[in-house]
Amino acid sequence: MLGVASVDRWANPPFEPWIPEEFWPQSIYPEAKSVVVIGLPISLPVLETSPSIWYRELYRTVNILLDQYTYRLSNLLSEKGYPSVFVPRDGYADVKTLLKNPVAFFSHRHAAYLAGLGSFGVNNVLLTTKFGPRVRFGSIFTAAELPSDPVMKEELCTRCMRCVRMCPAHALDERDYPEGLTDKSACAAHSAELNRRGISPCGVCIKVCPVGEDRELYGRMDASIYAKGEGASALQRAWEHVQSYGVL
Ligand code: B12
Repeated sequence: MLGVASVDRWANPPFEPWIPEEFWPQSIYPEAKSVVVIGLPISLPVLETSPSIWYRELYRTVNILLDQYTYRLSNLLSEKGYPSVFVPRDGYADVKTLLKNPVAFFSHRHAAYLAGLGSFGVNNVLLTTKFGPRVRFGSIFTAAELPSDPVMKEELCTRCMRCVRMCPAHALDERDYPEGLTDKSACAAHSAELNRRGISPCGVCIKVCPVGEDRELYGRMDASIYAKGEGASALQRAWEHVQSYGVL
């Protein structure tokens, strides 16, 4: 996925509370006129095995590609005469830094929202038409004045509350974003525990979300299969098999 947002959009908050000014692209890189956001999908059948080494490796692979694509794209734009820089897809040293302060210097999901790639779900991440929340984002700050994409007006979240009910850390509530912010400490603490066993991140809140055309592709229209004992025994056995190997 790819979308573009003019930096002016950060200065016109689409909802409150909005991100403080020091987190805006034009504050971090004053030459920035536009932000280009790319999104890469997380394959649903791999995510379904989470927490597992399979999802962990997919997560790392997508992260590496995001950083490489945004780095290369920013260099291409720079070579064309438009000073540009990539922003790392996450922006923290390790999970211990998140336990101290679970905030990064720039928010890609807000950038993706402003670049028209999706709408926020009750799970507090951005939902997209193609992949639901199963997409990770990376951004480029560029001095090029590029035409912006329209912000999505449609609300994709069905408010089924599966993410709230199934979060193993009880970190979500039923309120929409940004009223019902994730309990970041609870989520980060759960992630730190999984990390000790070599199987972070968690990803349950993006796995169980019914939104996304990827569900059709993979034949997973029924999102109730993630509740144990609800008629998905062959899949359950496969997930448990994967979860049993390569971890502490
Ligand atoms: C820190 C972090 C975490 C932390 C904290 C989670 C959180 N909700 O912020 C932990 C470890 C818990 C976490 C978990 C997950 N994460 Co995470 N995470 C990040 C990271 C690195 C930074 C997020 C951030 O700091 N945002 C900035 C602040 C400004 O956002 P905010 O807290 O929502 O701020 C609002 C309010 O607090 C308010 N506000 C009011 N006053 C103030 C004052 C201050 C000082 C601030 C800052 C804000 C504020 O204003 C803001 C706007 O409404 C981003 C990568 C990135 N750099 O963007 C990924 C990211 C958000 N994570 C992502 C994902 C997928 C996950 C997980 C599903 C795990 C996984 N990978 O499988 C879970 C989902 C948790 C959930 N449901 O919320 C993706 C989301 C993709 C998407 N589709 O939207 C991102 C964008 C990574 C990426 N490159 O794609 N994550």
